[in-house]
Amino acid sequence: MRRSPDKAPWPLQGISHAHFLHRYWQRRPLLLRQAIPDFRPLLTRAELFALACEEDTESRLVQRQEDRWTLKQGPFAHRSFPALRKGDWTLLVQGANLLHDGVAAFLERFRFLPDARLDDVMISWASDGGGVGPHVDAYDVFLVQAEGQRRWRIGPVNVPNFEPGQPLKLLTNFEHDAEYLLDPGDVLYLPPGWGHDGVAVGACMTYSVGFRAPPEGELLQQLLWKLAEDLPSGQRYSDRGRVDTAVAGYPAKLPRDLVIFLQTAFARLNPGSRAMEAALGELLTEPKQQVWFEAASRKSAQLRKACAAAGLRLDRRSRMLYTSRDVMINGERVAPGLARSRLLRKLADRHAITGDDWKAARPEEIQALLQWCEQGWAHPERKGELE
Ligand SMILES: [Mn+2]
Repeated sequence: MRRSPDKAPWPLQGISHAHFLHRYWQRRPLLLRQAIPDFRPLLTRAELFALACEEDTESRLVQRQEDRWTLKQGPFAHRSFPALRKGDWTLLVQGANLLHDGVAAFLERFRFLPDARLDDVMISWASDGGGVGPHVDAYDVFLVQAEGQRRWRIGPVNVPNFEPGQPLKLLTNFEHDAEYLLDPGDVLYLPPGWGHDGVAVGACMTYSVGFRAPPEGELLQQLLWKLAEDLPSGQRYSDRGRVDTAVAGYPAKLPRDLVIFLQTAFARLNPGSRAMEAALGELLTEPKQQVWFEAASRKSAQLRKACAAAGLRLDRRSRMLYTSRDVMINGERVAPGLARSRLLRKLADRHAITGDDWKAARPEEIQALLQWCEQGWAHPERKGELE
């Protein structure tokens, strides 16, 4: 499929796109000083705290007293935060890109990697000395220093051992082999499995842009669930004529028959690549638990007019992926008639289409896009905002 590429701008100064992917991505950590020069925080501390108080926000408060750590889950009441001057605490807000348009736009810069890998942006504010202790993540992460300074100590971890009796998974005897003090605009990239310990030097704010690297077991578990769900109900187990009188002596024994029944069903499940692709696409676009969309307040005719005039943009919470055969959005596959739509692929790649795109769209494409607008999955572009 040929389309003019409209790539996200390469976000990191001081290294080329190709060099980063070849030398560092999934291989080794990289510190880039002033990778994002003149970086301005996208939201204030007060705005971050306000997000942490909202019902649908996934947030955590981590405090350390000597060697004792405490963890509280949000949402929080405004008054429940420790004093700002008190040291050694941090507030973490997960999925900030789902909550804030500016953060969602910031995340767009990191679309030089497949969306399927993208997890979210976590924003942490820490008082002096605050952090979450030495730990490892199953994620690739870009640690973007947004405000103030943070000291990172990093080191490879071969066999992680965790401190007993702590509410967080803290590495015991973590040994670092490098130490960096990050200033605003500095970026530290870490592949999965690298131990790291970030401690605020004075109050600071850090954005963690995370990319999931799921273990096969986790994906399989979800995939099997989904495939089984989509399976036509099939035959029902029957043991007609196969139960004999001996069972009365061994009623607890699992019938061999039942095992074979399941084995046969499992063999029948064997998904072709299309079913596999579609199931995976649906899984990976499924909205996170705390996400819900608000239906549009405008009528269909008004939405249609606004889209024709200015184009349309996906809601920041929408997730969209495609393969050569299917298009998936927010956990659903589009109708068969739209499975090959170029326009929908363009929307998935750019997160927006123009008014001209809209005017050239086929009626069934318009119908689907309108429906997404009505559901709040997409919105008519607001002219002059966010590019
Ligand atoms: Mn981490």
